[in-house]
This record gives sequence, C-alpha cells and structure tokens, in this order.
Amino acid sequence: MFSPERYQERREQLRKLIGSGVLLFPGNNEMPMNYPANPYHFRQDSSFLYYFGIDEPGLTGIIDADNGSEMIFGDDVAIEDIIWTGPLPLLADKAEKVGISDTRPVSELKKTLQGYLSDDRPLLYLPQYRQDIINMVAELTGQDYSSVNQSSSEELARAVISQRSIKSDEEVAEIEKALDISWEMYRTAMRHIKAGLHEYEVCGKVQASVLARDSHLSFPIIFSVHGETLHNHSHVNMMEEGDIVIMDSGAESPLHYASDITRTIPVSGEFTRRQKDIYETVLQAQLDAIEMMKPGVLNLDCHLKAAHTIAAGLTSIGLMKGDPGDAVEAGAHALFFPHGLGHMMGLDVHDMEGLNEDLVGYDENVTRSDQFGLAYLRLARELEPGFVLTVEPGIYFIPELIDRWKDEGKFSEFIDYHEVGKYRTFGGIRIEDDVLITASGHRVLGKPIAKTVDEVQKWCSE
Ligand SMILES: [Mn+2]
Repeated sequence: MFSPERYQERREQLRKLIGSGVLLFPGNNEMPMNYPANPYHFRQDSSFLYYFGIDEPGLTGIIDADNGSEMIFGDDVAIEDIIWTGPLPLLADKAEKVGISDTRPVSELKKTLQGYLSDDRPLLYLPQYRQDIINMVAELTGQDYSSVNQSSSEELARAVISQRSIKSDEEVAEIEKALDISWEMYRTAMRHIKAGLHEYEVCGKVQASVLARDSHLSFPIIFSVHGETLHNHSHVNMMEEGDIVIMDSGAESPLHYASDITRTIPVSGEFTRRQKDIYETVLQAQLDAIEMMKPGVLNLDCHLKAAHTIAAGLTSIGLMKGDPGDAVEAGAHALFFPHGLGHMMGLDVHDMEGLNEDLVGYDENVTRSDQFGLAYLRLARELEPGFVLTVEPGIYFIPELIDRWKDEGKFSEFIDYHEVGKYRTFGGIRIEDDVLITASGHRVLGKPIAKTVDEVQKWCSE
C-alpha cells in the first residue's frame, strides 16, 4: 500500500472538489463462479482502491464532505471463518494503514447513512457495474435497482476522474512494475512461438510467467493468428509458418496498476517482405504519434497523425491511393485502422471507463466524432502532465469489412480494392506501448520490449 497520508490526501482533495454531501464508495464482493463458496479471482473496485486502499471484499467507504469524517464498514471474520481462512488482521488495523480510525460493522451501514441523510444532504456515488452492488445501493437509498445508475453522481465522477487522471510518481512506478512483468510475458512469447503449436500452448506459458510473479492479468490475453478480430479471446488455432500472431496483454502491479502492451510476432521467427512493409507502417504510425505527445496537444491530433502515416504507408504499398490527408479526413483509412489510437491507463486497464468514457476522454473542447473508426477513439482531449495512455495503432485486413465496402463502392477513390483483395488472409498488425505525459513531453514507460523488425526477430531467435 501507499502511505496512510497518501490516501488521506486523496480523500481530502476529493472533499474539497465536492464541497458538500455524503460520498458512498462500495468496494467489491466475492463473485460466485458456479456456487456461492467457489468465487472468481477477487478484484477490488479501482476507485475504492484509490481512496481506501484495502484490497479485500465486503467493505464500504463513506466520506462526509462537509465535516470531513471518514469511515469504513466491514465485518471482522468470526472464529468459524478463521478455521477456513486462518487468522486475518482486524478491519481496524487495516483501516489504520489508510489513515482511517472509524470502522464499523456492515449491519450499521444503513442506519449510519440514514442518520447522515436525515438533514437532507445529497448522497453521491459513482456509476456501478456489478449487480450485487447495484442492489445494495438500491436497498441503501430506497430506490429501484433500475434507477441506481441514472441517479449516480456525474459531479462525483468528474471529481474522481480529475484526480485519477493525473498519476503521481509512485503510481507511475507501480505501472512500471506491471510493465516489468509485461517484458517477461513478451520475452516468453517470442521465445516459444513456433509453427505446429496451438496458440493456447504459448498463451499458457505467458500466463504462467504472470502467475509466477504473484501477479494477475489486467485483462484476458488476446493471442491470435487472427489479429484482424480485434478482441479475440479464443486461443485454439494451430500456428503455421507464415502466420503472424498479435499478442495484446497486460499484468497488474502489487497495488493493481495495469500494463497494456501489444506486439505482433512472426510464427516462423521472421517476417515476410509483405508483412515487413505493413509492420513498418504501423511502427512508423506509432512513433509519429508518440513523438508529438506533450502537454497541450490533443490526443485526437495524435490519432489523426497515426492515421495519416498509415494512409501514406498504404498508399506507397499500393493499397490506397489519392491524397492521404484527404483519405483520413474522409475516414477511408478506417477500413484498415478501425479503432482509436489508445486510452488512459491506471488502476483500470481502460482507466475509469466504468465512470463514463466520454467524461474521461472528451471535454467541452472536443466532442466524440460519429465517423466510423474515429468514433471509437476513447481519449481525444488535451494531454496533461501525469496522464498515462496507450498508443496502439494497427492495420488489419477484415474480409467481411473489405467485402462490404467494396460492394458499396465506398471510398473507391482512396482504396484500391483489387490490390487489397490480395491481402484478404493477411490478418492484422498492432503495436502498443504505454506512455507518460511529462511536464515538457513524454516518456515511453517500462524496460524496452522488442519492437523493431530486427529486435522482434532477434528475440524470436533467442
Ligand atoms: Mn490497449
């Protein structure tokens, strides 16, 4: 955990931002997998972790913004539980580590809240994403569960986003611990990928390298010779000579900060000429976007820069034609690059996405486009020092999309469908790193993971 003072500062800052009201932060519970006593791996709620730090189920935090009182509700284990769990520290001891001296049993939560609210003060809580918590909030607030999220506080979400968006040095250090594990994951993958193996055989080794560091994945591994399927979580394909594998994965630091890296790896250990050309274009797009990142620059413009490099590269390869700038403005490049450049990253791999993606990535100066491709850009607003974001352009050949656009004659002034037809079974290439915005520029986080054609081929050969 961070120091008690750190959690106190975060809560104090939040109280100042909100001014008045009672703030409710439900932590997560154990989630049954197939019967109540057999739960999924426990993951604490990220905002609870941010303000209350305790990585255990069954807790609720309350902050009184008016008078500054703070408390955590939770039950200590009874002797019957200790038989199964072994002795555990008392809630009071754990709360002390995050600077809270007032702990109470769960049975007092409703009564305490009602006492607080009797003088007509607002109860503020964030949007919730787990049904058991939604039901609990409904019960505590006397509303139907279906209205719980509509009644969540945008004011609180904005305040939390403003704090969590700016990473302190010690948070960046956590992210880099997760990135150390990523380094190991890609080292493992590049060593083991070879023709004749199934994807799951290598994927399993990658996952083992995470577990062996007492970490967990920050999201399910994408590992596929069908990289053109953007979030492909199946690993059943046999890898063959000439295939390329997209691996998009991340781990968690001890305090649950995420990493999120993508590399594209040739199964034979070497890229073909054609793969190399596309790879170099994606890499150039990523480097061009990273190069311009600094405070005051719109991430939207970094995205458009990457799109421009992709369109220019595909034009020189002969898959696109016309002026790349015009093509990007029209959205023609989105046939190949149909997603956004990246997203914020922190305690959540898509940081704070559950609080409202538009509040995280857009503001009064930048509104979300409805153009195909650009509409999926999660972070568009002006970059600020302390932001940590992913930069992950890609080029994909999605047969269904190619056929649809070709049939519609869409953007035929910018796309050479005859040439594109020769790439139908190419798959996809994506390259992703995690970048910190500094006071004057940016820093690519973590120990470098093989990224150029030569580096990737070298790691594959070792
Ligand atoms: Mn990502």
